[in-house]
Amino acid sequence: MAAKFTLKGKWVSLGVAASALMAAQSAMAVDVQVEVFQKSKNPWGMAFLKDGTFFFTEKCDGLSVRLPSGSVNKLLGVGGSSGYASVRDDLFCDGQAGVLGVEVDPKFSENRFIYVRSTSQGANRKYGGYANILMRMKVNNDFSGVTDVVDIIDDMGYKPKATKHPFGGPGAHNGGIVRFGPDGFLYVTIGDNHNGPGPQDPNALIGKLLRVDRDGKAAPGNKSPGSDKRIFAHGFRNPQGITFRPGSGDVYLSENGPWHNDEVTKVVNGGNGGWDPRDNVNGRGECLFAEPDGCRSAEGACRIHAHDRPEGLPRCAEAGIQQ
Ligand SMILES: [Ca+2]
Repeated sequence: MAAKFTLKGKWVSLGVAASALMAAQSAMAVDVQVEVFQKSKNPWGMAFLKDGTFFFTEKCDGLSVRLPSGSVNKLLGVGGSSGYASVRDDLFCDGQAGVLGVEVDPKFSENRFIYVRSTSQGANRKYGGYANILMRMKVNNDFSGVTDVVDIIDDMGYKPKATKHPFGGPGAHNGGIVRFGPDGFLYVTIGDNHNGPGPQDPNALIGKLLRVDRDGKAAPGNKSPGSDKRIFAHGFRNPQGITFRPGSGDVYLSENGPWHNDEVTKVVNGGNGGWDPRDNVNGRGECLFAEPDGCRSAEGACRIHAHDRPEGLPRCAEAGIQQ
């Protein structure tokens, strides 16, 4: 999991002709040293300090930190986990959901804050007793534990029950990324939870990119389409990558498509990523029953993942219709 890379040679600019690029690549000498860190299970998120210390999550276990010495301290575990300095019984994993992204505060040396995405269960949780949350916590001086754990966002969408989608179990499409932008605000992704109306719902924290401050409050200037001003952009399926262009600070988001059409999107404040999987819109019928190759409407319209279709079966005429 931990890797050291040293690159020797020329940097090449993008946009040069393919032949020139290949020639440049062949002239590059790349010396890669890889240090394998094997003792992790379902690792999901990582965030680094400048000295090489890094925090990492394991989806069904919790949050740990690896120190430059190589030793690992287990900081915060999910319910039923062992060996962690502290445990939160409400944290859990199911399907794609669990302990996901982690981020270090740019002012970590002053405030010792880190931020962790997870799923949480409890009677107070908004989506059938579950929700995706963003926690802020303080790391103690010797990196042996965390204190002051606060849920700064506690109402992001979660899929509580199985549906007829292919791979339709609970816990689908949580996004899970949390990153500080160069503007000093937290960018947080949440996927569509297999929820048709969610991504185009102007207020539900489903299929969204959020932009908030250290307390989880809306960052000033968000052009949300609705009344929930934490929303920076909407219309996403399952965004699990984000980065910021040096200099301009432009936001780029990557998301997984429905077995096809993965996307990288330059995100505009207030913009719509376009993902709209509602029934009865965009030529799509209501999904009434599942078949081995997808989900079918009363009219026989097939809502299918393009390569979920078994070999040899004819392609549904509506294969472009996505779910
Ligand atoms: Ca899109």
